[in-house]
Amino acid sequence: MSTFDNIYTAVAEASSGFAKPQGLIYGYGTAGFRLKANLLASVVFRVGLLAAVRSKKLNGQTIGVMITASHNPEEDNGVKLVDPQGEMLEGSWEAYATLLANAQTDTELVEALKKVVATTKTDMGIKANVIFAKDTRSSGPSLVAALQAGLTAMSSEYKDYEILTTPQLHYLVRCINTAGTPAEYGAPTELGYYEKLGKAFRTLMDGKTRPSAVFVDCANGVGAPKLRNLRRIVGEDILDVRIINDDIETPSKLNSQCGADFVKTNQKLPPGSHIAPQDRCASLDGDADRVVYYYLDQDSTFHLLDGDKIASLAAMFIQDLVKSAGLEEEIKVGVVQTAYANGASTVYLQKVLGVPVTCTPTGVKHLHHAAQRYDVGVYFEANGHGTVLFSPTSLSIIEAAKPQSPAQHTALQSLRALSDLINQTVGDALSDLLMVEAILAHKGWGPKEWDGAYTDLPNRLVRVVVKDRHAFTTTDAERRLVSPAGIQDRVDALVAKYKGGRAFVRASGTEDAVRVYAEAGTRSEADELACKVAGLLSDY
Ligand code: 16G
Ligand code: MG
Repeated sequence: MSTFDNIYTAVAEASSGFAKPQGLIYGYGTAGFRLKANLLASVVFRVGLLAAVRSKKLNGQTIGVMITASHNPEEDNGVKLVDPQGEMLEGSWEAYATLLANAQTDTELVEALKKVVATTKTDMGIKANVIFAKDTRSSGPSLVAALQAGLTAMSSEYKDYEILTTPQLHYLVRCINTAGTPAEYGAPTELGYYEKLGKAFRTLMDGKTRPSAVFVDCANGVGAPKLRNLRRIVGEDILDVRIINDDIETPSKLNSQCGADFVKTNQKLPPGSHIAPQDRCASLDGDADRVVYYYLDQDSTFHLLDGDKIASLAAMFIQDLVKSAGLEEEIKVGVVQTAYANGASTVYLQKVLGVPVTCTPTGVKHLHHAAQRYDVGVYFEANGHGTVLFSPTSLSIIEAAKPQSPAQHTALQSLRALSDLINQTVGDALSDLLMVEAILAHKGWGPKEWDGAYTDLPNRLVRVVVKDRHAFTTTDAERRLVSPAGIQDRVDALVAKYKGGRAFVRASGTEDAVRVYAEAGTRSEADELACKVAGLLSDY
Protein backbone atom coordinates (compact mmCIF):
# COMPACT_ATOMS: atom_id res chain seq x y z
CA MET A 1 0.00 0.00 0.00
CA SER A 2 1.29 3.46 -0.85
CA THR A 3 0.88 6.24 1.68
CA PHE A 4 -1.83 7.83 -0.36
CA ASP A 5 -4.11 4.84 -0.82
CA ASN A 6 -6.40 6.25 1.86
CA ILE A 7 -6.98 9.29 -0.38
CA TYR A 8 -7.80 7.10 -3.39
CA THR A 9 -10.14 5.00 -1.24
CA ALA A 10 -11.89 8.16 -0.03
CA VAL A 11 -12.23 9.37 -3.63
CA ALA A 12 -13.74 6.07 -4.78
CA GLU A 13 -16.21 6.05 -1.89
CA ALA A 14 -17.25 9.68 -2.29
CA SER A 15 -17.54 9.43 -6.05
CA SER A 16 -20.28 6.81 -5.83
CA GLY A 17 -22.55 9.64 -4.65
CA PHE A 18 -21.81 11.57 -7.86
CA ALA A 19 -22.11 8.97 -10.59
CA LYS A 20 -21.34 10.03 -14.13
CA PRO A 21 -24.42 9.88 -16.38
CA GLN A 22 -24.09 7.11 -18.98
CA GLY A 23 -23.25 8.00 -22.55
CA LEU A 24 -22.29 11.63 -22.02
CA ILE A 25 -18.94 12.96 -23.14
CA TYR A 26 -17.73 16.06 -21.34
CA GLY A 27 -15.10 18.51 -22.56
CA TYR A 28 -13.26 21.29 -20.73
CA GLY A 29 -13.50 24.10 -23.28
CA THR A 30 -12.83 27.83 -23.41
CA ALA A 31 -15.47 28.40 -20.74
CA GLY A 32 -14.62 25.33 -18.63
CA PHE A 33 -17.42 22.76 -18.43
CA ARG A 34 -20.82 24.17 -19.24
CA LEU A 35 -24.15 22.38 -19.75
CA LYS A 36 -27.53 21.64 -18.17
CA ALA A 37 -27.06 21.91 -14.40
CA ASN A 38 -28.60 18.50 -13.72
CA LEU A 39 -25.78 16.86 -15.68
CA LEU A 40 -22.97 18.54 -13.80
CA ALA A 41 -22.69 17.04 -10.29
CA SER A 42 -20.19 14.32 -11.28
CA VAL A 43 -18.17 16.87 -13.23
CA VAL A 44 -17.98 19.35 -10.37
CA PHE A 45 -16.97 16.60 -7.93
CA ARG A 46 -14.10 15.72 -10.24
CA VAL A 47 -13.13 19.36 -10.71
CA GLY A 48 -12.72 19.36 -6.93
CA LEU A 49 -10.25 16.49 -7.26
CA LEU A 50 -8.33 18.24 -10.01
CA ALA A 51 -8.25 21.58 -8.18
CA ALA A 52 -6.60 19.80 -5.25
CA VAL A 53 -4.04 18.10 -7.50
CA ARG A 54 -3.31 21.39 -9.25
CA SER A 55 -2.73 23.10 -5.90
CA LYS A 56 -0.44 20.30 -4.71
CA LYS A 57 1.46 20.47 -7.99
CA LEU A 58 2.01 24.20 -7.41
CA ASN A 59 3.30 23.72 -3.87
CA GLY A 60 0.00 24.35 -2.14
CA GLN A 61 -0.70 27.67 -3.83
CA THR A 62 -4.40 28.48 -3.79
CA ILE A 63 -6.48 27.42 -6.80
CA GLY A 64 -9.93 28.86 -7.53
CA VAL A 65 -13.08 27.13 -8.70
CA MET A 66 -15.95 29.21 -10.10
CA ILE A 67 -19.41 27.73 -10.55
CA THR A 68 -21.23 29.73 -13.20
CA ALA A 69 -22.68 29.49 -16.68
CA SER A 70 -22.15 33.15 -17.47
CA HIS A 71 -24.70 34.38 -20.04
CA ASN A 72 -26.44 31.01 -20.46
CA PRO A 73 -30.03 30.47 -19.29
CA GLU A 74 -30.73 29.69 -15.64
CA GLU A 75 -31.14 25.94 -16.17
CA ASP A 76 -27.51 25.68 -17.27
CA ASN A 77 -24.49 25.82 -15.07
CA GLY A 78 -20.76 25.43 -15.43
CA VAL A 79 -17.47 25.21 -13.65
CA LYS A 80 -13.97 26.46 -14.33
CA LEU A 81 -10.63 26.52 -12.59
CA VAL A 82 -8.53 29.57 -11.77
CA ASP A 83 -4.73 29.38 -11.60
CA PRO A 84 -2.65 31.03 -8.84
CA GLN A 85 -2.15 34.46 -10.41
CA GLY A 86 -5.88 34.66 -11.12
CA GLU A 87 -5.51 33.56 -14.73
CA MET A 88 -7.34 30.75 -16.52
CA LEU A 89 -6.25 27.17 -15.93
CA GLU A 90 -3.04 26.37 -17.83
CA GLY A 91 -4.01 24.94 -21.22
CA SER A 92 -2.21 21.62 -20.79
CA TRP A 93 -4.33 20.80 -17.72
CA GLU A 94 -7.62 21.12 -19.61
CA ALA A 95 -7.05 17.60 -20.91
CA TYR A 96 -6.74 16.28 -17.35
CA ALA A 97 -10.05 17.90 -16.44
CA THR A 98 -11.65 16.21 -19.44
CA LEU A 99 -10.03 12.87 -18.59
CA LEU A 100 -11.38 12.90 -15.02
CA ALA A 101 -14.82 14.09 -16.09
CA ASN A 102 -15.22 11.19 -18.51
CA ALA A 103 -14.17 8.31 -16.23
CA GLN A 104 -17.32 6.19 -16.14
CA THR A 105 -16.94 4.18 -12.92
CA ASP A 106 -15.40 4.83 -9.49
CA THR A 107 -12.53 2.49 -10.38
CA GLU A 108 -11.90 4.24 -13.69
CA LEU A 109 -11.95 7.56 -11.89
CA VAL A 110 -9.29 6.49 -9.40
CA GLU A 111 -7.18 5.15 -12.26
CA ALA A 112 -7.57 8.43 -14.14
CA LEU A 113 -6.67 10.41 -11.03
CA LYS A 114 -3.55 8.31 -10.45
CA LYS A 115 -2.61 8.87 -14.08
CA VAL A 116 -2.93 12.64 -13.73
CA VAL A 117 -0.87 12.60 -10.53
CA ALA A 118 1.83 10.48 -12.18
CA THR A 119 1.92 12.41 -15.46
CA THR A 120 2.16 15.76 -13.70
CA LYS A 121 4.66 14.35 -11.16
CA THR A 122 2.56 15.76 -8.33
CA ASP A 123 3.63 15.20 -4.74
CA MET A 124 0.44 14.03 -3.04
CA GLY A 125 2.02 14.77 0.34
CA ILE A 126 1.60 18.53 -0.15
CA LYS A 127 -1.48 20.17 1.38
CA ALA A 128 -3.91 21.54 -1.18
CA ASN A 129 -5.65 24.93 -0.87
CA VAL A 130 -8.74 25.77 -2.88
CA ILE A 131 -11.25 28.61 -2.78
CA PHE A 132 -14.55 28.72 -4.62
CA ALA A 133 -17.61 30.81 -5.35
CA LYS A 134 -20.78 30.64 -7.40
CA ASP A 135 -23.14 32.94 -9.25
CA THR A 136 -26.83 33.36 -8.35
CA ARG A 137 -28.17 30.25 -10.12
CA SER A 138 -30.53 28.04 -8.11
CA SER A 139 -28.41 24.96 -8.97
CA GLY A 140 -25.34 26.54 -7.36
CA PRO A 141 -25.71 25.17 -3.81
CA SER A 142 -26.05 21.51 -4.89
CA LEU A 143 -23.02 21.83 -7.16
CA VAL A 144 -21.07 23.39 -4.31
CA ALA A 145 -21.90 20.29 -2.26
CA ALA A 146 -20.42 18.10 -5.02
CA LEU A 147 -17.31 20.27 -5.10
CA GLN A 148 -16.88 20.10 -1.33
CA ALA A 149 -17.20 16.31 -1.45
CA GLY A 150 -14.37 16.15 -4.00
CA LEU A 151 -12.16 18.49 -2.00
CA THR A 152 -12.87 16.63 1.24
CA ALA A 153 -11.99 13.28 -0.35
CA MET A 154 -8.63 14.82 -1.30
CA SER A 155 -8.16 16.18 2.24
CA SER A 156 -7.85 19.65 0.70
CA GLU A 157 -8.21 22.85 2.69
CA TYR A 158 -10.91 25.04 1.21
CA LYS A 159 -12.88 28.22 1.70
CA ASP A 160 -16.33 28.98 0.37
CA TYR A 161 -16.72 32.61 -0.75
CA GLU A 162 -20.38 32.01 -1.58
CA ILE A 163 -21.86 34.33 -4.21
CA LEU A 164 -19.36 36.39 -6.22
CA THR A 165 -18.78 37.59 -9.75
CA THR A 166 -16.27 35.50 -11.70
CA PRO A 167 -13.66 38.30 -11.76
CA GLN A 168 -13.99 38.77 -7.99
CA LEU A 169 -12.98 35.14 -7.49
CA HIS A 170 -10.02 35.62 -9.85
CA TYR A 171 -9.04 38.70 -7.82
CA LEU A 172 -9.17 36.78 -4.53
CA VAL A 173 -7.04 33.93 -5.84
CA ARG A 174 -4.33 36.40 -6.86
CA CYS A 175 -4.54 38.30 -3.56
CA ILE A 176 -4.14 35.13 -1.52
CA ASN A 177 -1.18 33.88 -3.53
CA THR A 178 0.66 37.20 -3.56
CA ALA A 179 0.03 38.11 0.09
CA GLY A 180 3.24 39.17 1.81
CA THR A 181 5.23 39.34 -1.45
CA PRO A 182 6.39 42.46 -3.33
CA ALA A 183 3.65 41.72 -5.88
CA GLU A 184 0.89 41.80 -3.25
CA TYR A 185 -2.29 42.42 -5.20
CA GLY A 186 -4.77 43.50 -2.55
CA ALA A 187 -6.73 42.49 0.52
CA PRO A 188 -8.13 38.98 -0.02
CA THR A 189 -11.73 39.87 0.76
CA GLU A 190 -14.73 41.03 -1.21
CA LEU A 191 -14.51 44.35 0.63
CA GLY A 192 -10.83 44.59 -0.30
CA TYR A 193 -11.85 44.32 -3.95
CA TYR A 194 -14.30 47.23 -3.69
CA GLU A 195 -11.82 49.31 -1.72
CA LYS A 196 -9.04 48.79 -4.25
CA LEU A 197 -11.30 49.80 -7.14
CA GLY A 198 -12.91 52.60 -5.18
CA LYS A 199 -9.61 54.20 -4.20
CA ALA A 200 -8.27 54.02 -7.74
CA PHE A 201 -11.48 55.44 -9.19
CA ARG A 202 -11.51 58.36 -6.75
CA THR A 203 -7.89 59.15 -7.61
CA LEU A 204 -8.72 59.16 -11.31
CA MET A 205 -11.76 61.36 -10.74
CA ASP A 206 -9.86 63.83 -8.58
CA GLY A 207 -11.02 67.32 -9.53
CA LYS A 208 -13.73 66.04 -11.88
CA THR A 209 -17.41 66.69 -11.28
CA ARG A 210 -19.75 63.72 -10.98
CA PRO A 211 -20.73 62.56 -14.46
CA SER A 212 -24.38 62.10 -15.38
CA ALA A 213 -26.03 58.81 -14.49
CA VAL A 214 -25.02 55.55 -16.12
CA PHE A 215 -27.81 52.96 -16.43
CA VAL A 216 -26.56 49.43 -15.86
CA ASP A 217 -28.52 46.32 -16.84
CA CYS A 218 -27.23 43.56 -14.58
CA ALA A 219 -28.92 40.66 -16.44
CA ASN A 220 -30.79 39.80 -13.22
CA GLY A 221 -27.59 38.19 -12.03
CA VAL A 222 -24.77 38.48 -9.53
CA GLY A 223 -23.61 41.79 -10.99
CA ALA A 224 -26.62 43.54 -9.40
CA PRO A 225 -25.83 43.06 -5.70
CA LYS A 226 -22.11 43.42 -6.34
CA LEU A 227 -22.47 46.65 -8.30
CA ARG A 228 -24.62 47.97 -5.46
CA ASN A 229 -21.80 47.15 -3.03
CA LEU A 230 -19.26 48.78 -5.31
CA ARG A 231 -21.38 51.91 -5.66
CA ARG A 232 -21.58 52.22 -1.89
CA ILE A 233 -17.82 51.91 -1.39
CA VAL A 234 -16.84 54.11 -4.35
CA GLY A 235 -19.23 56.80 -3.12
CA GLU A 236 -22.39 58.08 -4.75
CA ASP A 237 -20.98 61.59 -4.68
CA ILE A 238 -18.70 60.61 -7.59
CA LEU A 239 -20.54 57.71 -9.24
CA ASP A 240 -24.22 57.83 -10.22
CA VAL A 241 -25.13 54.27 -11.20
CA ARG A 242 -28.77 53.36 -11.83
CA ILE A 243 -29.14 49.61 -11.61
CA ILE A 244 -31.75 47.89 -13.76
CA ASN A 245 -32.59 44.19 -14.18
CA ASP A 246 -31.51 43.32 -10.66
CA ASP A 247 -34.06 40.62 -9.80
CA ILE A 248 -31.95 37.74 -8.55
CA GLU A 249 -34.88 36.18 -6.69
CA THR A 250 -36.74 35.05 -9.83
CA PRO A 251 -34.52 32.37 -11.40
CA SER A 252 -36.15 32.42 -14.83
CA LYS A 253 -35.19 36.07 -15.32
CA LEU A 254 -31.43 35.47 -15.35
CA ASN A 255 -30.03 36.58 -18.73
CA SER A 256 -33.55 36.52 -20.14
CA GLN A 257 -34.33 39.43 -22.49
CA CYS A 258 -31.48 41.36 -20.92
CA GLY A 259 -27.74 41.32 -20.33
CA ALA A 260 -24.68 41.83 -22.51
CA ASP A 261 -25.30 38.83 -24.75
CA PHE A 262 -28.90 39.84 -25.46
CA VAL A 263 -27.90 43.39 -26.33
CA LYS A 264 -24.91 42.40 -28.46
CA THR A 265 -26.79 39.69 -30.35
CA ASN A 266 -30.03 41.58 -30.91
CA GLN A 267 -28.53 45.05 -31.21
CA LYS A 268 -31.37 46.53 -29.23
CA LEU A 269 -32.32 47.74 -25.76
CA PRO A 270 -33.45 45.20 -23.19
CA PRO A 271 -37.26 45.49 -23.17
CA GLY A 272 -38.46 47.76 -20.37
CA SER A 273 -35.44 50.10 -20.43
CA HIS A 274 -36.65 53.63 -19.87
CA ILE A 275 -33.85 55.75 -21.17
CA ALA A 276 -33.61 59.01 -23.01
CA PRO A 277 -31.46 59.85 -26.04
CA GLN A 278 -27.78 60.25 -25.08
CA ASP A 279 -28.14 58.40 -21.77
CA ARG A 280 -25.17 56.11 -21.19
CA CYS A 281 -26.28 52.51 -20.75
CA ALA A 282 -24.32 49.34 -20.10
CA SER A 283 -25.22 45.67 -19.86
CA LEU A 284 -23.35 43.02 -17.90
CA ASP A 285 -23.63 39.27 -18.37
CA GLY A 286 -24.70 36.71 -15.76
CA ASP A 287 -21.32 36.45 -14.03
CA ALA A 288 -20.22 40.05 -14.67
CA ASP A 289 -17.07 39.37 -16.67
CA ARG A 290 -18.42 41.05 -19.76
CA VAL A 291 -19.80 44.52 -20.49
CA VAL A 292 -21.09 46.43 -23.49
CA TYR A 293 -22.31 50.04 -23.62
CA TYR A 294 -25.02 51.55 -25.82
CA TYR A 295 -27.18 54.63 -26.27
CA LEU A 296 -30.04 56.03 -28.30
CA ASP A 297 -29.42 59.01 -30.56
CA GLN A 298 -31.85 61.91 -31.03
CA ASP A 299 -33.90 59.78 -33.45
CA SER A 300 -34.03 56.98 -30.87
CA THR A 301 -31.80 54.85 -33.08
CA PHE A 302 -29.87 52.27 -31.07
CA HIS A 303 -26.05 52.41 -31.11
CA LEU A 304 -23.88 49.69 -29.60
CA LEU A 305 -20.52 50.52 -28.02
CA ASP A 306 -19.06 47.03 -27.89
CA GLY A 307 -15.74 45.55 -26.81
CA ASP A 308 -14.00 47.05 -29.85
CA LYS A 309 -15.20 50.53 -28.91
CA ILE A 310 -14.09 49.98 -25.31
CA ALA A 311 -10.65 48.77 -26.45
CA SER A 312 -10.27 51.79 -28.74
CA LEU A 313 -11.28 54.20 -25.98
CA ALA A 314 -8.86 52.60 -23.50
CA ALA A 315 -5.97 52.46 -25.99
CA MET A 316 -6.46 56.10 -26.96
CA PHE A 317 -6.57 57.28 -23.34
CA ILE A 318 -3.65 55.22 -22.09
CA GLN A 319 -1.51 56.11 -25.08
CA ASP A 320 -2.17 59.81 -24.37
CA LEU A 321 -1.30 59.38 -20.68
CA VAL A 322 1.93 57.55 -21.53
CA LYS A 323 2.89 60.46 -23.83
CA SER A 324 1.93 63.09 -21.25
CA ALA A 325 4.02 61.24 -18.68
CA GLY A 326 7.00 61.39 -21.07
CA LEU A 327 7.24 57.62 -21.22
CA GLU A 328 6.39 56.90 -24.84
CA GLU A 329 9.88 55.59 -25.59
CA GLU A 330 9.77 53.08 -22.73
CA ILE A 331 6.16 51.93 -22.66
CA LYS A 332 4.52 50.64 -25.81
CA VAL A 333 0.76 50.20 -25.84
CA GLY A 334 -0.66 47.37 -27.97
CA VAL A 335 -4.13 45.97 -28.61
CA VAL A 336 -5.29 42.38 -28.99
CA GLN A 337 -8.47 41.51 -30.86
CA THR A 338 -10.09 38.50 -32.51
CA ALA A 339 -11.35 38.07 -36.06
CA TYR A 340 -14.74 39.31 -34.83
CA ALA A 341 -13.34 42.80 -34.22
CA ASN A 342 -14.97 45.25 -36.56
CA GLY A 343 -12.57 46.07 -39.39
CA ALA A 344 -13.11 49.79 -38.80
CA SER A 345 -11.80 49.44 -35.23
CA THR A 346 -8.62 47.76 -36.44
CA VAL A 347 -8.02 50.51 -38.99
CA TYR A 348 -8.65 53.18 -36.34
CA LEU A 349 -6.21 51.57 -33.90
CA GLN A 350 -3.46 51.05 -36.45
CA LYS A 351 -3.83 54.11 -38.66
CA VAL A 352 -5.23 56.79 -36.37
CA LEU A 353 -3.76 55.84 -32.99
CA GLY A 354 -0.71 54.13 -34.47
CA VAL A 355 -0.84 51.24 -32.02
CA PRO A 356 0.10 47.68 -33.01
CA VAL A 357 -2.78 45.17 -33.15
CA THR A 358 -2.50 41.41 -32.69
CA CYS A 359 -5.28 39.04 -33.76
CA THR A 360 -5.77 35.78 -31.82
CA PRO A 361 -8.28 32.95 -31.87
CA THR A 362 -11.52 33.44 -29.91
CA GLY A 363 -11.44 32.83 -26.14
CA VAL A 364 -10.14 34.97 -23.32
CA LYS A 365 -7.06 32.88 -22.62
CA HIS A 366 -5.67 33.49 -26.12
CA LEU A 367 -6.14 37.23 -25.91
CA HIS A 368 -4.79 37.38 -22.38
CA HIS A 369 -1.55 35.63 -23.30
CA ALA A 370 -1.03 37.81 -26.35
CA ALA A 371 -1.67 40.97 -24.30
CA GLN A 372 1.03 39.93 -21.83
CA ARG A 373 3.56 40.42 -24.61
CA TYR A 374 2.96 44.19 -24.71
CA ASP A 375 4.14 46.69 -22.08
CA VAL A 376 0.53 47.72 -21.78
CA GLY A 377 -1.75 45.24 -23.53
CA VAL A 378 -5.36 46.22 -24.14
CA TYR A 379 -7.48 43.21 -25.05
CA PHE A 380 -11.18 42.95 -25.77
CA GLU A 381 -13.41 40.59 -27.65
CA ALA A 382 -16.15 42.38 -29.54
CA ASN A 383 -18.65 40.71 -27.18
CA GLY A 384 -17.27 42.71 -24.24
CA HIS A 385 -14.81 40.33 -22.53
CA GLY A 386 -11.59 42.14 -21.86
CA THR A 387 -9.18 44.12 -19.75
CA VAL A 388 -5.89 46.02 -19.88
CA LEU A 389 -2.70 44.37 -18.65
CA PHE A 390 0.29 46.34 -17.34
CA SER A 391 3.53 44.34 -17.53
CA PRO A 392 5.67 44.18 -14.36
CA THR A 393 8.33 46.24 -16.16
CA SER A 394 5.93 48.97 -17.17
CA LEU A 395 4.58 49.11 -13.61
CA SER A 396 8.12 49.60 -12.28
CA ILE A 397 8.80 52.32 -14.86
CA ILE A 398 5.59 54.14 -13.94
CA GLU A 399 6.36 53.72 -10.24
CA ALA A 400 9.93 55.04 -10.54
CA ALA A 401 9.26 57.92 -12.97
CA LYS A 402 10.04 61.39 -11.57
CA PRO A 403 7.64 64.02 -12.92
CA GLN A 404 9.23 67.10 -14.48
CA SER A 405 6.01 69.13 -14.58
CA PRO A 406 2.55 69.21 -13.00
CA ALA A 407 1.15 67.68 -16.21
CA GLN A 408 3.56 64.75 -15.97
CA HIS A 409 2.70 64.33 -12.31
CA THR A 410 -1.01 64.08 -13.09
CA ALA A 411 -0.43 61.66 -15.98
CA LEU A 412 1.70 59.37 -13.81
CA GLN A 413 -0.85 59.47 -11.02
CA SER A 414 -3.60 58.54 -13.49
CA LEU A 415 -1.55 55.67 -14.94
CA ARG A 416 -0.90 54.25 -11.46
CA ALA A 417 -4.57 54.55 -10.57
CA LEU A 418 -5.61 52.89 -13.83
CA SER A 419 -3.35 49.91 -13.16
CA ASP A 420 -5.15 49.45 -9.83
CA LEU A 421 -8.59 50.12 -11.23
CA ILE A 422 -8.35 47.64 -14.08
CA ASN A 423 -8.54 44.00 -12.99
CA GLN A 424 -5.18 42.46 -13.94
CA THR A 425 -6.39 38.88 -13.65
CA VAL A 426 -9.25 38.68 -16.13
CA GLY A 427 -11.85 40.83 -17.89
CA ASP A 428 -14.13 42.33 -15.27
CA ALA A 429 -17.37 44.13 -16.12
CA LEU A 430 -17.41 46.18 -12.90
CA SER A 431 -13.80 47.27 -13.24
CA ASP A 432 -14.20 47.95 -16.99
CA LEU A 433 -17.31 49.99 -16.27
CA LEU A 434 -15.39 52.24 -13.87
CA MET A 435 -12.57 52.53 -16.41
CA VAL A 436 -14.95 53.70 -19.13
CA GLU A 437 -16.70 56.10 -16.76
CA ALA A 438 -13.38 57.62 -15.70
CA ILE A 439 -12.14 58.02 -19.27
CA LEU A 440 -15.36 59.65 -20.43
CA ALA A 441 -15.20 62.01 -17.45
CA HIS A 442 -11.61 62.95 -18.35
CA LYS A 443 -12.53 63.60 -21.96
CA GLY A 444 -15.83 65.28 -21.08
CA TRP A 445 -17.47 62.94 -23.58
CA GLY A 446 -20.93 61.51 -23.83
CA PRO A 447 -21.61 58.26 -25.69
CA LYS A 448 -21.96 60.06 -29.03
CA GLU A 449 -18.48 61.62 -28.84
CA TRP A 450 -17.03 58.26 -27.85
CA ASP A 451 -18.85 56.57 -30.73
CA GLY A 452 -17.47 59.19 -33.10
CA ALA A 453 -13.92 57.81 -33.07
CA TYR A 454 -14.83 55.55 -36.00
CA THR A 455 -17.93 54.15 -37.69
CA ASP A 456 -18.48 50.41 -37.52
CA LEU A 457 -18.62 48.60 -40.84
CA PRO A 458 -21.99 46.89 -41.31
CA ASN A 459 -21.64 43.25 -40.25
CA ARG A 460 -23.66 40.10 -39.86
CA LEU A 461 -23.15 37.01 -37.73
CA VAL A 462 -24.93 33.82 -38.73
CA ARG A 463 -25.13 30.52 -36.87
CA VAL A 464 -25.28 27.42 -39.09
CA VAL A 465 -25.95 23.87 -37.91
CA VAL A 466 -23.80 21.44 -39.88
CA LYS A 467 -23.31 17.66 -39.91
CA ASP A 468 -19.96 17.79 -38.14
CA ARG A 469 -18.61 21.11 -36.93
CA HIS A 470 -15.26 19.45 -36.09
CA ALA A 471 -14.68 19.12 -39.84
CA PHE A 472 -14.18 22.91 -39.89
CA THR A 473 -10.61 23.64 -38.88
CA THR A 474 -8.94 27.03 -39.18
CA THR A 475 -5.63 28.82 -39.35
CA ASP A 476 -4.45 32.44 -39.16
CA ALA A 477 -6.31 33.21 -35.90
CA GLU A 478 -9.47 31.56 -37.22
CA ARG A 479 -9.58 33.84 -40.25
CA ARG A 480 -9.09 31.06 -42.82
CA LEU A 481 -10.43 27.53 -43.10
CA VAL A 482 -7.99 24.69 -43.63
CA SER A 483 -10.69 22.04 -43.97
CA PRO A 484 -13.04 20.96 -45.51
CA ALA A 485 -10.70 21.02 -48.49
CA GLY A 486 -11.45 23.67 -51.09
CA ILE A 487 -14.01 25.62 -49.08
CA GLN A 488 -11.78 28.61 -48.31
CA ASP A 489 -11.29 29.28 -52.03
CA ARG A 490 -15.04 29.43 -52.43
CA VAL A 491 -15.34 31.86 -49.50
CA ASP A 492 -12.58 34.01 -51.02
CA ALA A 493 -14.38 34.08 -54.37
CA LEU A 494 -17.55 35.35 -52.70
CA VAL A 495 -15.73 37.96 -50.60
CA ALA A 496 -13.95 39.30 -53.69
CA LYS A 497 -17.31 40.39 -55.09
CA TYR A 498 -17.88 42.90 -52.26
CA LYS A 499 -15.98 46.15 -51.94
CA GLY A 500 -14.40 46.23 -48.47
CA GLY A 501 -15.83 42.75 -47.87
CA ARG A 502 -14.48 40.33 -45.27
CA ALA A 503 -15.85 37.02 -44.08
CA PHE A 504 -14.73 34.01 -42.10
CA VAL A 505 -16.12 30.70 -40.89
CA ARG A 506 -15.24 28.96 -37.62
CA ALA A 507 -16.67 26.17 -35.52
CA SER A 508 -18.18 27.37 -32.25
CA GLY A 509 -16.37 26.23 -29.13
CA THR A 510 -19.52 26.40 -27.01
CA GLU A 511 -22.36 25.21 -29.26
CA ASP A 512 -22.80 22.48 -31.83
CA ALA A 513 -22.73 24.88 -34.76
CA VAL A 514 -20.52 26.84 -37.12
CA ARG A 515 -20.47 30.64 -37.13
CA VAL A 516 -20.17 32.86 -40.18
CA TYR A 517 -19.10 36.48 -39.82
CA ALA A 518 -19.27 38.94 -42.69
CA GLU A 519 -18.55 42.63 -43.13
CA ALA A 520 -19.14 44.85 -46.14
CA GLY A 521 -19.67 48.46 -47.17
CA THR A 522 -23.44 48.44 -46.67
CA ARG A 523 -25.93 46.68 -44.42
CA SER A 524 -27.54 44.76 -47.30
CA GLU A 525 -24.18 43.69 -48.72
CA ALA A 526 -23.03 42.41 -45.31
CA ASP A 527 -26.28 40.44 -44.96
CA GLU A 528 -25.96 39.07 -48.48
CA LEU A 529 -22.34 38.05 -48.06
CA ALA A 530 -23.04 36.28 -44.74
CA CYS A 531 -26.00 34.52 -46.29
CA LYS A 532 -24.03 33.37 -49.34
CA VAL A 533 -21.13 32.08 -47.25
CA ALA A 534 -23.58 30.27 -44.97
CA GLY A 535 -25.14 28.79 -48.10
CA LEU A 536 -21.84 27.13 -49.00
CA LEU A 537 -21.79 25.17 -45.77
CA SER A 538 -24.68 22.92 -46.64
CA ASP A 539 -22.36 21.17 -49.14
CA TYR A 540 -20.11 19.93 -46.32
C1 16G B 1 -16.46 31.48 -24.42
C2 16G B 1 -15.30 32.39 -24.16
C3 16G B 1 -15.50 33.71 -24.85
C4 16G B 1 -15.76 33.51 -26.32
C5 16G B 1 -16.89 32.55 -26.53
C6 16G B 1 -16.98 32.17 -27.99
C7 16G B 1 -14.01 32.64 -22.12
C8 16G B 1 -14.06 32.91 -20.65
N1 16G B 1 -15.18 32.64 -22.73
O1 16G B 1 -17.63 31.97 -23.84
O2 16G B 1 -14.35 34.48 -24.66
O3 16G B 1 -16.08 34.73 -26.94
O4 16G B 1 -16.63 31.36 -25.81
O5 16G B 1 -18.03 31.28 -28.17
O6 16G B 1 -12.96 32.41 -22.70
P1 16G B 1 -18.15 30.43 -29.49
O7 16G B 1 -16.90 29.59 -29.61
O8 16G B 1 -19.38 29.62 -29.30
O9 16G B 1 -18.28 31.39 -30.63
MG1 MG C 1 -19.44 35.74 -18.48
